[in-house]
Amino acid sequence: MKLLVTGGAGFIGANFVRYVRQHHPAVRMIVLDKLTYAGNRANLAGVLSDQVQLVVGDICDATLVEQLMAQVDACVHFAAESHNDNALRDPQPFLESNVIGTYTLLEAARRYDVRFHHVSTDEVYGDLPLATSDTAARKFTPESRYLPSSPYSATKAASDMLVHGWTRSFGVRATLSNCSNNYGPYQHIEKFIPRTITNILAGRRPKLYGTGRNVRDWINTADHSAAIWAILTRGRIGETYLIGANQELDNLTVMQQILEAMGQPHDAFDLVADRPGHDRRYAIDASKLTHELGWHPQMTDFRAGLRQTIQWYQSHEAWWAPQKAAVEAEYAEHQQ
Ligand code: NAD
Ligand code: TDX
Repeated sequence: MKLLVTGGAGFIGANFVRYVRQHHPAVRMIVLDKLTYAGNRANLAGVLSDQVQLVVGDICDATLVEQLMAQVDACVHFAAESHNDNALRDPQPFLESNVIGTYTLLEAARRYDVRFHHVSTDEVYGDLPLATSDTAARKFTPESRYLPSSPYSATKAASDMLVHGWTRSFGVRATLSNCSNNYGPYQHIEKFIPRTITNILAGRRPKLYGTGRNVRDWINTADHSAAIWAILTRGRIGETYLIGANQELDNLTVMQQILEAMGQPHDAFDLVADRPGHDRRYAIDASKLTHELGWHPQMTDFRAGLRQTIQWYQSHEAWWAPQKAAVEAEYAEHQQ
């Protein structure tokens, strides 16, 4: 099998490429990545070979996309602008990459009859109320209504709709997955967990938005990779699968677990202005994936996963340190 992996030099894409190399070594891969600020050739260090090629280019470039699609059996589509705070400052690149980029790939997949897996997010469903005894059982399911609340999630919702349209009307052999918040190695330091860890390592105080009561449902990126592989190889065409590991935590708890694991006092952080429109709670019901495809998350001890992630950032300072000052300067300009 030969795969086209878009966005394979980003966080989740690079972890997926590494997962496939390790578990399915016969699979050949072409990574198509624009190497935006979020993409990094170093994320594929030790993986690139005759069997795994990196093509630096844009998923909106129809000529290039067609050339590559003509060579593969399947495409796993990760490439996107992915950070909510950036979309609030400038949504335009999100429209380009997430909507036009997905459209460009779908047209090429249609033309060359390539199996297509679209990687999306639980944020397309908007948010859930914070859990009380009445609402704790409420989770997103594949039947949940699309109700995105941010510019980022609106563009991801649009891309999901394109996949549905191209599947039904043009017979593109596509599946779709909506996953909860990922954590693990190679995550860009703009995101909450790596930003917090690297702030502490760099002697800066970490930042908590608003009250810290917002809840995210965390999954280790290795479990996300295994789920995508199961859907790509055994999922039913036209279906949507939700991916999550039942690890709901509020941001304050995550902050305090990181501080504790790094030997810092529990209150060694700053509360900063809240994110506009900040989604309150995400929670995934992954039972369809479990029942149909037998997938189960392996990394179910969040504290242990967090310790591994902290160790990864401790031992990869050369990977993140050159970007640290610029990322924090950008946040400071917007008082976050
Ligand atoms: P990321 O920002 O770390 O990586 C995105 C990658 O896509 C980068 O390598 C970037 O260079 C590339 N890219 C962006 N625009 C491109 C373009 N026009 N052409 C080619 N390459 C382009 O993002 P991530 O966190 O790894 O997310 C990957 C995918 O997973 C996204 O589609 C995102 O919506 C989805 N997702 C992310 C999470 C999460 O928690 N991070 C959760 C659920 C779903
Ligand atoms: O410094 C911070 N302090 C803070 O409290 C940052 C960067 C974030 N936060 C909060 C905001 C969120 O409630 O932490 C939570 C997580 O924030 P992000 O890491 O920015 O992730 P989120 O906005 O939840 O979106 C992520 O998960 C879904 C990914 O970035 C998306 O690509 C994915 O679709």
